Formats: sequence, structure tokens, C-alpha cells
Amino acid sequence: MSDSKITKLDAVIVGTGMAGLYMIKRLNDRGLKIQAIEAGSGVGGAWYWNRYPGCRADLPIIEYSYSFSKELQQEWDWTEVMANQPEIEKYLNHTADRFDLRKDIKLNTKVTDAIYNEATNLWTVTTDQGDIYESKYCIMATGCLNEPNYPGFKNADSFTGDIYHTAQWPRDGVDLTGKRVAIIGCGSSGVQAIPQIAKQAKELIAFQRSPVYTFPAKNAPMNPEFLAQAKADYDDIREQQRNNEMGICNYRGPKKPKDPNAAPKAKPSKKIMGITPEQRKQEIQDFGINVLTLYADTYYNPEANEIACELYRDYLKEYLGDEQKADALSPRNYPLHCKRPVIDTEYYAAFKQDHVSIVDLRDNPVEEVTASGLKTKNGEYEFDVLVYATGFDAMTGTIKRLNIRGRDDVQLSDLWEAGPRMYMGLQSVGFPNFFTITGPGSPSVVSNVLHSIEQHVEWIDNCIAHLIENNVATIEPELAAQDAWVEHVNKAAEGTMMTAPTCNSWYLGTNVEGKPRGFMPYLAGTKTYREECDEVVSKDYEGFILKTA
Ligand code: N01
Repeated sequence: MSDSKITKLDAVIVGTGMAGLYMIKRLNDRGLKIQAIEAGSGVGGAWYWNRYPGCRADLPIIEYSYSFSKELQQEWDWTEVMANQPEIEKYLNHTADRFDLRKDIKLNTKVTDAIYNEATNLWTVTTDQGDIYESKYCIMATGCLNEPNYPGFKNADSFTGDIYHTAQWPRDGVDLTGKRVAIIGCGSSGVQAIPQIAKQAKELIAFQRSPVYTFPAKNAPMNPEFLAQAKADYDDIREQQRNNEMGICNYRGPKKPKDPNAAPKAKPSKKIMGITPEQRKQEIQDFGINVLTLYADTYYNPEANEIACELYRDYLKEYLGDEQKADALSPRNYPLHCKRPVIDTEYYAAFKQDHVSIVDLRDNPVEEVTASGLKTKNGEYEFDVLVYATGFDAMTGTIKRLNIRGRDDVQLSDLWEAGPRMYMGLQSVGFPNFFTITGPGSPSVVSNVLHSIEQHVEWIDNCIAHLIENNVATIEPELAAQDAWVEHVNKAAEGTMMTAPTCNSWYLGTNVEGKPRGFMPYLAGTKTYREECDEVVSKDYEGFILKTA
């Protein structure tokens, strides 16, 4: 390859979601020569691809938004407490324009290979558009939930109707009016999509393998006074987020002066084990079903957890008033808090409608896809449209799909065959100057992920600045430090409901056939993790090997 066809760079950034956009901004501010590459026709990452009906944030948007720019915080007006996908996509496009990031982004382009050259310490990154970049640093901003998971059903291609995946929803939308629709999967995406699809479809059949514990989102239009106050309080909000292990402060608006004559406000009990069955029912009545997520002992005591699960099933039975639907939708045999929390807007209300039905796949599994629908062990179903809401090959799927080769031509996907191995979720041994934003082994998806993204981007940016200032050619982890970190991450998850033997989830990789079981994110919390990252830096990048040129 002639040198003239190779673009020389300081850094390649793969992906332009929330992580990629901020990474571009930071490296731009440093004056580095960079190129960001994006597979989509627009920026936004997860918020570009996941445009299925009902898609929205599951955290208050005041806290799930960039904190890096005070100006951006002040000028953007959110319209809902938990913004929907179109609004978040618009915000991210605004961010790209506001900070002039588009000049460094190549859209509609997929990275195919990233190969490390040990002689030059450079990464050669190639794309499906024929681009070749030679870059000192390669930064994966590919997100944790990017590679769609398609179940390998027999005869999957034989269906003659339209097929969609929630994570690859068409940009121009889909008109489902009057259609018979089937949806497979009832995780966060299915739970958000079902009530909205039910509004259009003539008939909606939900095929569900694992019912979820889901709690009302309590979304609402943004109150302009609340928003104004939040803007005034932003410094404090961000500080509180930094001091919280989830990166969340649950901002409630201005503190009202205490009325000395007011009766003390009732609060739910701290533990479910400490109260009688009657009191438990009373607390559900008083505080709503979400109260089950507030009892501390349900997070570590299996007995307490099972009491909460039983109460949840009772609540569902009473709410639905339909034995078959309640039985099918009732989660059993795995604990509350095992999967990522799901929150919903009128999910169960959708099933109260006659044209919405549920097929419980637990003892009636899918046998094959047919030309006109699906065949399960106990029956056949016909429909016009098939929607996969079957989630993602999370955390490792995208990175493993690419041809990433480090020192000695070792392929990252081979190295991660038995599960990802990273030091602090930032780097893997044998892949010098190759960084992953919110990689496995960092808090990422078990926190307010944007909060974690900002912390990682800033760490990587500061690290690169350090390397340049000190004439360091390469950085990569020591094997012993990486091994110890993987052990540390495993320990943090031990004994939690998320790693209970009966738990299956995408955190554990068990949602994808053949993927090794192992808890991938780091559970100690974002505050603890930030301190650990800062400590590593203060000890001259302890656990990393820095080599001068
Ligand atoms: O994916 P999931 P998701 N046969 O893996 C089922 C984020 N997110 O896209 O549980 C039958 O949770 C699977 O069943 P099971 C959020 O972090 C956020 O819904 O594996 N069913 C499950 O029911 C979330 O956690 C928002 O037994 C099969 C479903 O498909 C993450 O993305 C909104 C199957 C997949 O659920 C993933 O959510 C949406 C098979 N072969 C997503 N394979 C926000 O609110 C899988 N399933 C911000």
C-alpha cells in the first residue's frame, strides 16, 4: 500500500454515541489529529439505532445528560422527565454541531480491522469504505449495547412478512396500523415497545421466555420551573452525582422550607424482613409497588428477596384480574435485582386489552419460524410482522466481531474467548495504546452510563496527554495487574442477586447462546472506581507499563 493512501493520525475513535462525541471534543481541544468513524448515517450511537416506538431514557434526563459543558446544560431545554429517543437524538446532534464535531466524523462507514504494528507502535485501522488510517491511539467508543442479538431459531429466514429488531429500527419508522404483530422478548426494549405497538396493531402477541420485574417509570412532562431550578442547581447536582456510587443523585427540585406544624412524612421501612405481612401489604398500598425496590435486605438476603417476589406476583394477579395472563407474566425462579432494573409506562395495562396476548415460552419453547409465523411446542401462531426485542451481545459483541490484532498478531476475540480480560475496563494486555470506553471491568452499565462515560473519556484524554508530554511511546497493562483486576471485579459481584445461580442476564452473557457465563461490569460503584482510577494515576500509572520511544 502506497503511503499516500494512508491517512496519518494521532487517534482513531470508533463510534459516535455519547462516548465517541465527548472523546472527539476532548482530543480536539488538545489539538490532536483525529478521525471518528461511525457505521450509522447519523451520530447518537444507541440513541441513533434504538428508535423503536416507546424508546426513552430510564433515568431522569437532568442527570442522564452531559455535565462537561455548563453552557450546554444551560441552553438545552428538556421537555420530559425521562426524555424519549427522538429528543435525545436531537440533543446529541445539537452537541455535535455546538462543538463542531462533525468535521472529524465519517458516517456510513464500518471499521473492519485494527492491526498493531510493533515496529512502529502504530495502529492500522481499515474500513469497509477502503479507508486506511495509521494512528498512534485507537479508542473504542462502541458502547456496551450495540451488537443486536438474534435468536438462532430454526428456519429463521422462512418468514415472509416484515422482520425488525428493536435495535435496528428503520429510520423512517414503521406503520403497524391494522397489522398482526408478534414481538419476541420482554426486556427493557420489549417492555417499552409493547404498549406503543399495541396502540397501532390489530393484534399483538408477545412471546416471552423470562418475565421481568418491572416498575412504573413515573415519567411526566418537564415542569419549566423545575427545569429552571435544576439549571440553577447544576453544580450541586453534578457534585452529588460524583459522590454517589451509581452516578445518580435523584434531584427533587428546590428544598422547601420545613413547616414546623406539619405531621412527619411517612417513610417505607428499611427492610422487608422487619415488618409483618400486613405491614408489607400496607406499604405497597401507601407507596406503590416500587416500594419493593427500596427494601435493602432484598438485595442481599435470598429469603427477603423471595418475599418481595411473592408480593410482586400477588400484585400482578390482582392488577391483571386474568389468571392466564398473570401466570404467564409472573417472574419465577430467579430473584428480583438479578437483571438490569426495568421500568415501564403502562406495560401491564397493555395486556389488559383483548387484542394483546402473551405466550409463555418457559414450557412451550419456540420450535421454528414458519412462512406465516411461529411454531412453538404447543401451537402455531400467524402474524404479518415479526419484531425481535431480543437484546444484545452485550459488552463484548462489537469488539469481538472486529479483526483487532495486537502484539504478536494475537486477536482480541481469541484472547477474550473465555470472557473479557481488561485492566480497569480500559485496556487489555498485548494491545498497547488501545483503549475502550466503558469496557468490561468498569462500572458502565451498572451505573448512570453517561456519568461513567464522561469519567472514562476524561481519564483516557488525560492519559494520552501524559504520554505525549512525557514522550511515552506506548501504554498497556501488566499481566499481573490485569489478572488481579479481573479477580477484583469478580469479587465485587460475588454474593449479589446479579450472580445468583438462578440468575441469567446479559450482564452475565447468558442471553447469547455459547457465550461464557461471567459477570462483566464492575459493581463496586462509580465513586469507588473513580478513586481507584485516580489512585493508579497518582502512583505513576500503577499496573500499566509505559515505554518511552
Ligand atoms: O434486551 P434484554 P433489551 N427466545 O436482553 C428475550 C438497555 N435498554 O434490548 O431474559 C426467546 O434485556 C430475553 O429473554 P431472557 C438496558 O440496559 C435501555 O430489552 O434471555 N426470548 C429477554 O426477554 C437493557 O437492560 C432502555 O430469557 C429470547 C429479551 O429477549 C438493555 O438495553 C431501553 C431469546 C431481551 O431482553 C437490553 O434490553 C431499552 C430467545 N432465543 C434497552 N433471546 C432504556 O430505557 C432473547 N430473548 C434506556
